[in-house]
Amino acid sequence: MGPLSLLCLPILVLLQRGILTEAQNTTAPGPKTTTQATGFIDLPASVDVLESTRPRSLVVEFRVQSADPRPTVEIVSLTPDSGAFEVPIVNPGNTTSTFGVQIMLKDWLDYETVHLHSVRLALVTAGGRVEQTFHVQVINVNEPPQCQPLIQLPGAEVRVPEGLPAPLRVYNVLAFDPDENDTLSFSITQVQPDTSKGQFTIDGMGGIITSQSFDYQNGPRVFVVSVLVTDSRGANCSGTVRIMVMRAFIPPLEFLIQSQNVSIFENRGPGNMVATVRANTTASDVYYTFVKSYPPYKIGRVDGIIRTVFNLDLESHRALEHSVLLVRAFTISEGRHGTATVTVSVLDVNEHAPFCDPSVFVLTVPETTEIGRSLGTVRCGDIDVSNQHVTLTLLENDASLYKFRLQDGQLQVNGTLDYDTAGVATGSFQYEATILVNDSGTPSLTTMIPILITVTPVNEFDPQFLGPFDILVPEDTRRGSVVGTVKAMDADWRFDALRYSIPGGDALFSIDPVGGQLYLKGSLDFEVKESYRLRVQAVDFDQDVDLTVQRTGAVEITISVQNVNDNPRCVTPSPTSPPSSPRRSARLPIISVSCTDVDRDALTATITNGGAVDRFQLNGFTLSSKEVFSYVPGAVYDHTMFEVTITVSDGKHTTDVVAYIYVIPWTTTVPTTTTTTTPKPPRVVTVVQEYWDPDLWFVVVMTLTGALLLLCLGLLIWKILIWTSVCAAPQPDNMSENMLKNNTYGEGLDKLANQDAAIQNYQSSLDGALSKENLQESLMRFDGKAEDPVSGRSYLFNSTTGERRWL
Ligand SMILES: *[C@@H]1O[C@H](CO)[C@@H](O)[C@H](O)[C@H]1NC(C)=O
Ligand SMILES: *[C@@H]1O[C@H](CO)[C@@H](O)[C@H](O)[C@H]1NC(C)=O
Ligand SMILES: *[C@@H]1O[C@H](CO)[C@@H](O)[C@H](O)[C@H]1NC(C)=O
Ligand SMILES: *[C@@H]1O[C@H](CO)[C@@H](O)[C@H](O)[C@H]1NC(C)=O
Ligand SMILES: *[C@@H]1O[C@H](CO)[C@@H](O)[C@H](O)[C@H]1NC(C)=O
Ligand SMILES: *[C@@H]1O[C@H](CO)[C@@H](O)[C@H](O)[C@H]1NC(C)=O
Ligand SMILES: *[C@@H]1O[C@H](CO)[C@@H](O)[C@H](O)[C@H]1NC(C)=O
Ligand SMILES: CC(=O)N[C@H]1CO[C@H](CO)[C@@H](O)[C@@H]1O
Repeated sequence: MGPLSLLCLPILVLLQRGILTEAQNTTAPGPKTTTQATGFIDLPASVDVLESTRPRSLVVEFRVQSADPRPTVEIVSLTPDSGAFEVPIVNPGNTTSTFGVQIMLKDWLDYETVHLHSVRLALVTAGGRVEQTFHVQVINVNEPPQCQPLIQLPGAEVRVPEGLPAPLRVYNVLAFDPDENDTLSFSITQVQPDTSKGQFTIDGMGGIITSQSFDYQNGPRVFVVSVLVTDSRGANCSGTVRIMVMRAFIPPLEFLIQSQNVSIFENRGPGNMVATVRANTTASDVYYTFVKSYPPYKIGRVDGIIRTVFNLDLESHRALEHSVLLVRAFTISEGRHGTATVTVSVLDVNEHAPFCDPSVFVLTVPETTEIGRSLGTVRCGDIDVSNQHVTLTLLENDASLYKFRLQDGQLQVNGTLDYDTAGVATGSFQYEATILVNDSGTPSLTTMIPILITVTPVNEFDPQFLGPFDILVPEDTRRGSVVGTVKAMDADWRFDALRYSIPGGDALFSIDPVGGQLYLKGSLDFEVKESYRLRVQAVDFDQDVDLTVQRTGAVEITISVQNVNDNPRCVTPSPTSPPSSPRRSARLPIISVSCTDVDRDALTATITNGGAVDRFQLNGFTLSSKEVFSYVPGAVYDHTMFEVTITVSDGKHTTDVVAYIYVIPWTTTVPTTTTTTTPKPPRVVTVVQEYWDPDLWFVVVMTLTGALLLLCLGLLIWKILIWTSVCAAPQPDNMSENMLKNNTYGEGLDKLANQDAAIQNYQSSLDGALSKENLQESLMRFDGKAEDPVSGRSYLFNSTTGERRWL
């Protein structure tokens, strides 16, 4: 019975009283004796006890009589042996020999189990033992139904999804009745909310059934149904069932692209578009947000366009390289939402050229810097995120080709850095190259590292003399002349930075320190000394950074004196005797040249001026004419004067002899004869083509002479005019003889002017063709300057006329 008994406590107490009273009265009390004998006095044969009697309740009370002041009453046996009663309690009574006994109920009695208990009691005293049996009749009582404890307090709770089809058994109330064969009936006493009362019914088995399906959105979301369970006798129990309507499953909002990967380039500024997300719905109120905050990105609440918030620069924020953005879209009208993933990769852009340390190589090294020597190390990097690998390439020009190499970023000397070439000098002794540094990006960015290596000179080589080292000097070389030049070279640049000298000096020779010309300080004589040995040295300068570092080269040269061969001397070219016969003849010897040579070489003579070769010829040293002259007045009329140059040679040296031949034409009956003339003056210093250098006195003299001549001419013309009218032809024979006499070599040119005048006079008288102008011209023209061998004085002479004028 348990908990039920608590609930029914007040009722049972009432019942017990009634029953007890009844028991006292219905059971006939035993004979009330006053005998002093031992025994039960008023133990009823049977008592009725309600099934609902509480434990510790009194079942029966009776008296015993005993002389013993301490009697005991005990339950000997109980059938069935349920142990339902307490040990009897004996209390002293009103008189000394009677005692009251009470038997209490120990446990609940159950009619449905045992209807009747038989209790056999024994009264034990000192005087003996008396036993007696009495019965306890259990009286059935209707018990209330037992409801499931949960629904009574605080009430059962059930969650039901909305939209399930009706009718729907929502809940089953559990109850039972302790009474045998009793039947229970279920009813709904109350529904909250009140308006939904008709919606629920309960069947005989306690099932709560709803006749409508639930609507979370529109209907009530919570119902409280109160249920009463009654047994056939009206006893009841009750409880409540709380029905909660659950929201049915809502499909999440989907995106047209649920997960997308996008790549954008860095440094495209703020507001650069990244991606667009779009929910797959027709609802008009779709909004987009990020699930959490991503500072570099923002999303358009309505258009779903993701943009950058600020300029994304990977170089300053490496973490920007990859981002996973969770985008939530939701619509309020549909009550749906969904999440999409956008993976953003920020791609590096090759924006930064490599940087290097050092950024330029400017060095000064000596030209002897050895191969393999390090000139420095270059270290490069690149701050771009993705292309940090850099490549170094050495770029050379023609001059620096193969001169340098790069090894692991170290610049090394790879070839001799020569200072001593013209090419290097052109480049100001600076080798130029470039290190090209490029990164691995596409396109690749580059940086140039200029290399400027200036080479300083080192005096490495001695000056070297160039041959020939033998110099021939004619013995007649004049003092102060250059007899030869020595030349030295130096392999160090500048090749000609040399000073020549004669160590210790020399009595006969000196040297130009710059040009290397050897000067003769004295005179040479082959017969005295034929050769000299001379030591010449060259010292370089300016061929080293240290100006005191100088190198010397020396050489011994031989100066050989050359014996000079004198020219042939032609002394007396004597004119041959005038022709004995007045007849003209070929091979008429005109003049013989007499020459000697101190070296006793064989001498030859030749005519060397072209015009004369046609008219004259040489037999040995004798000049004779060819018979080819023609003096026909009014027809061919040859010149009457010829200059014949006879060159006398000893094989090495020559001497020219000039003969002036005057031809005297005869009348037709008289053969033309020639007359000769003089050799060249003794020594010709200069031959001048056109010489006209009148001194002041000369001009005065010429002017006077000119005036006199004019006067003379005037007289002459006058005389001729008279002559032609009167006289006959003159005597040419006398004239010719006279001429030839006068023209001997010894007297020579001194008398030539006079002869000229005579000839002119004569010729003018012949034909008048030789005008006075010719004469004047011949007087005034001097085309040579000569030195008189005797007096040493200079004079001008006319090579045609032989006229001379002292200077
Ligand atoms: C004792 O006497 C009183 C009244 O006098 C009576 O009520 C009571 O029942 C008597 N007790 C017994 C044990 O006889
Ligand atoms: C209960 O019903 C059964 C038959 O259905 C019967 O045998 C039994 O005696 C009944 N008991 C009570 C207490 O009525
Ligand atoms: C249920 O029983 C109690 C007594 O146990 C009574 O007071 C109450 O009125 C009954 N209820 C109904 C609805 O019969
Ligand atoms: C969009 O939703 C419709 C139906 O709700 C479905 O048929 C279609 O395939 C969906 N489109 C995408 C791209 O998920
Ligand atoms: C996006 O990129 C991740 C990793 O980068 C990869 O695992 C995934 O398959 C890609 N998804 C698409 C749709 O390309
Ligand atoms: C270094 O010099 C060698 C020859 O001496 C040449 O073969 C080589 O190419 C040079 N290296 C460079 C990088 O110039
Ligand atoms: C740059 O370097 C790469 C190696 O990292 C090389 O392959 C490429 O040719 C170089 N580009 C230029 C322009 O030098
Ligand atoms: C209900 C009833 O019959 N009660 C009686 C029980 O017996 C006593 C005397 O023993 C009476 O006084 C009661 O009236």
